[in-house]
Amino acid sequence: MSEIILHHFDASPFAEKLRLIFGLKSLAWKSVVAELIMPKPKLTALTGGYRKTPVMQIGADIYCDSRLIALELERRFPTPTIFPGGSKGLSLALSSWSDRDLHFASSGLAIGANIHQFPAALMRDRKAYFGDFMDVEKLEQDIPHLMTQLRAHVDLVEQQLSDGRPFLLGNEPGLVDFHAYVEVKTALVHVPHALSLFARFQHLNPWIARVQSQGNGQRSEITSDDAHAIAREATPKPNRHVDHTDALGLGEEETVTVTPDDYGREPVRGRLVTLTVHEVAIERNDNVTGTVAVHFPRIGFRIERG
Ligand SMILES: N[C@@H](CCC(=O)N[C@@H](CS)C(=O)NCC(=O)O)C(=O)O
Repeated sequence: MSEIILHHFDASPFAEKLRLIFGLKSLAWKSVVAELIMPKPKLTALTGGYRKTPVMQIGADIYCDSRLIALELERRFPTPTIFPGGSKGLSLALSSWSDRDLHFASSGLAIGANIHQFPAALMRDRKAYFGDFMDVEKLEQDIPHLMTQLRAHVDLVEQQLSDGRPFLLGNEPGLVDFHAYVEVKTALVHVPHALSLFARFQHLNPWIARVQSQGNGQRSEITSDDAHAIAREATPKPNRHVDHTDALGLGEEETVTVTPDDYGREPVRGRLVTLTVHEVAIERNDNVTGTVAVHFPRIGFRIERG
C-alpha cells in the first residue's frame, strides 16, 4: 500500500486529531507542511480548490476533512480501534461538537486573545475564510462570552471523567478523547486565561497526559513536490460505487462540484466516482498531480451538478 502523507501544520487542532490516530495505531507517515494562507497552489494541485488543512494523501487518493480521514484510517488500519466499545456512530456524531461548538469557543478565544499579533495578511485571509460565519474582528470583545462557552464545554469533559475512568469512554482511548483534547490543548497553548479557567477541574490534567502519551506515530518530512510526484505516479483506488438511491439522483461520471457548507467554501469540480451515505469522491485531471480522486465526507458538504 502507498504511504500515508498528511498535508498539515503543527498548530492545527484538526490535524492533531489525525496525528493522535497515527500515535494510537503506531503508524508511520510522511508530513508535508501546508501553506497557511491563500493562494495555496501546492495544496490545491491535489485537492482541486479545497483549501482547509488537514488533507491526507495516499497515492493518488486525496482525502479532505478530518471526519472522513479518521474513518478512512480506521478502514485501512482497524486495530487498535479509534471506536472503543462499539462507539463508532457516537464518536463520529461528536465530530460536530468538537469541530463547531468546542472549536469556536477555543479557537475563537485563541484568535481573540492574540488578534494584535496577527500579521495583516493572515488577518485578511482569515476574514475572507470565515466570511459571515464568524466575525473575526468581534472576537476580542467577545472574550468573556467565549470563556463561558469554553468552561461549559470542558466541564462536560470533566464530568465524563469524574468517576475516575482513564478515558472518556472507559479504559481505552479513542476518537472522542481526541475530539476533546485538541481543543483543550489549543486553549492551553494560545489562551492566557485558560490555565486559571481549567484550574478547578481535577480530572483534566491526568487525562491530558494520558492522551498525549499516545504520541503522533512515526513522522518524517517530505516536500510538496515529492507528494505531487507520488500522486502523478499512482492511480486512484479502483473501488467505486455510486448509490442510485441517493436523493440527489446523480450518476457515474457526472460532473459535479463539492463545497464545504460552512466556511472556506471553495468548490471542487470533477467526475463523480463514489457516492455513498458518508462519502463522495470525484476524479479530476491536474497538470501537476495527474489524475487524482478527491474524497469528501457527506456531512458538512454540498454536492451540485455541473
Ligand atoms: N472540517 C474541517 C475543518 C478544518 C479546518 O478548519 N482547518 C483549519 C486549520 S486548523 C483551516 O483550514 N484553516 C484555514 C486555512 O488553514 O487555510 C476538518 O475537519 O478537517
